Amino acid sequence: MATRIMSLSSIACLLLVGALLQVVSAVDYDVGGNFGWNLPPNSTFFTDWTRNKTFFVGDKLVFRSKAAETHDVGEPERQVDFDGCVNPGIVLSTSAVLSITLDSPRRRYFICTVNNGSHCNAGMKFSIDVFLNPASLPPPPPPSSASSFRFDAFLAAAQFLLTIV
Ligand SMILES: [Cu+2]
Repeated sequence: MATRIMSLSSIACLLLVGALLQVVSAVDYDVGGNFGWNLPPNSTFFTDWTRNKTFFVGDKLVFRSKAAETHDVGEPERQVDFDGCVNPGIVLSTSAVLSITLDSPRRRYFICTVNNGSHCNAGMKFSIDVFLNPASLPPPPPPSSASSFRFDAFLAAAQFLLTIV
C-alpha cells in the first residue's frame, strides 16, 4: 500500500512539474499589448513595448491590427535595413491575425512596410533577441547527493500529504 501511494505521489509530482514547464516554456505575446500592431502614438512605442521582456524559442508574436487600418509585417535581416525601413524580405499580411513563432535563438527585426516605409518610420518597428529557453536545455549533469536528497525529501513530504488527506 505504501508503495502504491509512493508511486501515485511520484506520478502526481511529475505531472505537476510537466504542467509548470509547459506554462513556462511558451508565451504568446500580443505585439503592442492592448494597443496592437497599429500606428503608434510615438516612434518608440514598440521598442518600449519590448523592454523588460525576454523572448525565448517557442514563444509567439501575435500581430493584431484594427480593421480600419492596413498593416503588414516584414522582416529585414540586417540592422541597417531595419534602421532605414528597407529590404523587408518576405512580407506577411495582417489582414486577420498574424502569429509568428520564434523558432531559433537570434536577433530578429520586424517592420510594417505599408506606404513605402512611412509606417515603419512612424514607429511600426522593433527588434528582439530570442534566447534558448532554459527549460528546453539538456538536463544538467547527474544530481549531487545533496540535490537528490532534497528530491527524496520532497517526495517524502508529498507522500506524507497524501497519507493524511
Ligand atoms: Cu503599418
